[in-house]
Amino acid sequence: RCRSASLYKRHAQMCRPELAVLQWWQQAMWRKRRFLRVAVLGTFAVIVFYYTTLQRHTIQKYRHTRKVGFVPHWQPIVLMNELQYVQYVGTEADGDDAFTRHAFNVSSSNTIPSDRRLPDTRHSRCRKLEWSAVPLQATSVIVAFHNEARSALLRTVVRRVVLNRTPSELIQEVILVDDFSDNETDGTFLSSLPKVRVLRNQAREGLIKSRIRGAAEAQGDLLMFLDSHCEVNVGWLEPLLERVSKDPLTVASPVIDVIDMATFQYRSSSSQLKGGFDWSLHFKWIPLSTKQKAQYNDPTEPFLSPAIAGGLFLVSRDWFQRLGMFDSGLQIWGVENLEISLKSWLCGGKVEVVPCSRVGHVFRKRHPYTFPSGNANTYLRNAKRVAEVWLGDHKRFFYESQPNARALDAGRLPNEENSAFGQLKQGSLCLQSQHDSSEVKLAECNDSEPSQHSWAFNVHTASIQHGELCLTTHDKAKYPVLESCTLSFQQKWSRHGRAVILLSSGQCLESGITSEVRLSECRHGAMSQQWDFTVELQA
Ligand code: UD2
Ligand code: MN
Repeated sequence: RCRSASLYKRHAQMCRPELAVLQWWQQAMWRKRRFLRVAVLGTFAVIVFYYTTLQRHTIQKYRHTRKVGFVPHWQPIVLMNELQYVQYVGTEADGDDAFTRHAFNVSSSNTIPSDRRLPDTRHSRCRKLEWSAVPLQATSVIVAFHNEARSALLRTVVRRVVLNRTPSELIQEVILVDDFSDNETDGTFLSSLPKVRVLRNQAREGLIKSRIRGAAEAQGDLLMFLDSHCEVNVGWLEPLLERVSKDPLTVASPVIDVIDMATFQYRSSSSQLKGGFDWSLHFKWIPLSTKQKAQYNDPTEPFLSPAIAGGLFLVSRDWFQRLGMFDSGLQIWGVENLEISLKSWLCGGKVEVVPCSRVGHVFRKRHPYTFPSGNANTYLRNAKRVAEVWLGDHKRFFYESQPNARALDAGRLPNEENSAFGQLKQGSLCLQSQHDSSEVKLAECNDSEPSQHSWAFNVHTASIQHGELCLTTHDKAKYPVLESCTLSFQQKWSRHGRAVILLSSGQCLESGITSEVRLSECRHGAMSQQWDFTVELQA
């Protein structure tokens, strides 16, 4: 029996115990392999399912591993479930022509997941840099939008900035300023998301005033402005932070990559372009000169730039406020990028492009919104304000290339007829215009509150102006209001000492017990009738 053992397993087990052990071992290995195969395939299937289905729209796992010197951590945040995502983005109709409403292909935008992976367009050396020296200053991200495509807005800020691409400690908040979009829920829907605050203008203010409003409300030490159709790329914030924390008088701009307006493909831009402008104050890109290229031979090194392209930059809140933010008299769109750049340079700061920071932007061929006083007019008027205030003698070059600007009314520029201007104060309270009415009220003085600035006493017209409006009284009405300037007797005031007197009635401007401001009989020396402007000019 045992001689034919090799033919019969059972006999073999009996006659050759060493073979039995071998067989047992082979079978065990075979079972193990099968188990391993099933386990590997199963895990793979779960991963694929997670990333394609769950990760995409339902659950966001916030994850980042900060560079050397920082503790990596995981923080799960449930952002929006599938239903909410579809409710928010899916209800927006594409229309017949995908380009009509947004001037980019909204159908294409809607099909792109809001946390898609982007090609890392930085120079390879940027990836090796460590930003561990960056102090933990929190940034307020400010995004003004008017009728933005929801999918694009979501990609800009919420998912990418708050969750995917940016270490959480570096973000104080995201302030969305809804510039009176047709559909209020474009913004309000997002207000429940982590760190997101939504402010809505009660009338269309334009992007410049909207950004000022966002900046005035921001609580972070640093302000980062973004358009509402951007996508931040990996490691975008740290290199900008490093520049501004090294020199707080820096306005730091990322390299702006291109998101194709038809396909939403993300493309790298040259990192060797600086921002400049011609004499008509149109922005243009200027390649670095050969000399500069030699000077900046390290492709990760930030370089100086005359101007920024626009709305994508990081600045310290303090410096931005000291620069007077943007000129609040600029309307709707345009030239504020040159204004902030010129101011920064002329007041002792600088403007830089940081090549290791990349943010994509959808460049469009036209504006998908209206300009109440016309596109060209608005631009020219804004340019004139900037030229008059910041170009000094060089403004003649501006008028040479834009002769139409000469006759244009660019608003009330700082005026020799004003004997006093700035805030109009009583102690620590300041006179303030209201967003939603023509009334004026008193509130705690706040340097970054635009509605408390731009008061002026014009000796020539005897008017008290606030921006374009004049302090007006109506017959027998006790409370003054702000109305268009007409030079009528209802708008004529005089100042005696610290009293502000309505000429027609001889009554004095007085603060009430609550925040109201009214007219009443003048009482010599009454504290409630004493007013000061921030700046008084000697007669
Ligand atoms: C560029 C800048 C932009 C701004 C502008 C000049 C880049 C990438 N973009 O124009 O940031 O500096 O030049 O002023 O450099 N918006 C409002 N209210 C309005 C109009 C626009 O909130 O009345 C929003 C709009 O939704 C967008 C942002 O302002 O988020 C900028 O407008 P844009 O994208 O039309 O400007 P763009 O990129 O042509
Ligand atoms: Mn834009």
